[in-house]
Amino acid sequence: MPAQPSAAPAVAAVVGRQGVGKTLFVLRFAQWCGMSRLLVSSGSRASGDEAWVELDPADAVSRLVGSQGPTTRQLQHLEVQWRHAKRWVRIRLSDTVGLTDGIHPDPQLRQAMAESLGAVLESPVVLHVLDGAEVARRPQRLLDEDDMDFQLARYGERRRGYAVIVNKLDLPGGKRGLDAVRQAWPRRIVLGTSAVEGWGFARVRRFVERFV
Ligand SMILES: Nc1nc2c(ncn2[C@@H]2O[C@H](COP(=O)(O)OP(=O)(O)O)[C@@H](O)[C@H]2O)c(=O)[nH]1
Ligand SMILES: [Mg+2]
Repeated sequence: MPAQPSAAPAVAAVVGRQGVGKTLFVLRFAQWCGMSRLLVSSGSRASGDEAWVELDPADAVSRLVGSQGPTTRQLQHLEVQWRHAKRWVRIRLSDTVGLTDGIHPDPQLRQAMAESLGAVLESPVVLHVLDGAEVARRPQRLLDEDDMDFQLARYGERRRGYAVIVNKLDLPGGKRGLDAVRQAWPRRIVLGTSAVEGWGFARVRRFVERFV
């Protein structure tokens, strides 16, 4: 078993609906930062049931990224570090369970979603991920007060360390989705990425560096 990292690093919570690409974003971001082995944990440090596995990045993608259904059923974490201005920045990315509107019927997922919201409240950095192509199909949802993403964005407007990541910009309509988010939520920091193609990460990293 690999050793568990010692001192607690700052946490960046990656949140959003299921299927927007949170898990792939976290894995590809870590890889882009130069991590060749990924130390992924699930469970919680506080309750003492945290378990770590060390994965090769390609293995991690095939094991953890889902094309159907909620693959991420509990909070999982990944440690990433990089050098910035003569110091090491070390963060723990919290890959959360996809949030839904209303109350989910599965109690395990409900519990996991509550933990995801806890991570949002406690973390100095919150990365709220949206699927750009999906936004382009239904841009009016960005202004719907009952919509989960709207509510998260409204919360984000009032706190430090919050950014919107519009992902899947490689897909048709993705960039239109990015423009729609910038127009609908003008007072938020909005960054674009493609987790599949591995770009847009430099700006995300610069954003994170400001808060850890
Ligand atoms: N085209 C495209 N697909 C993506 C991108 N990011 C994630 N996906 C795909 O979206 C699906 C859901 O990804 P996943 O990371 O499991 O989403 P999560 O539920 O938010 O964690 C998978 O099939 C991914 O390969 C992206 O940037 N572009
Ligand atoms: Mg996931």
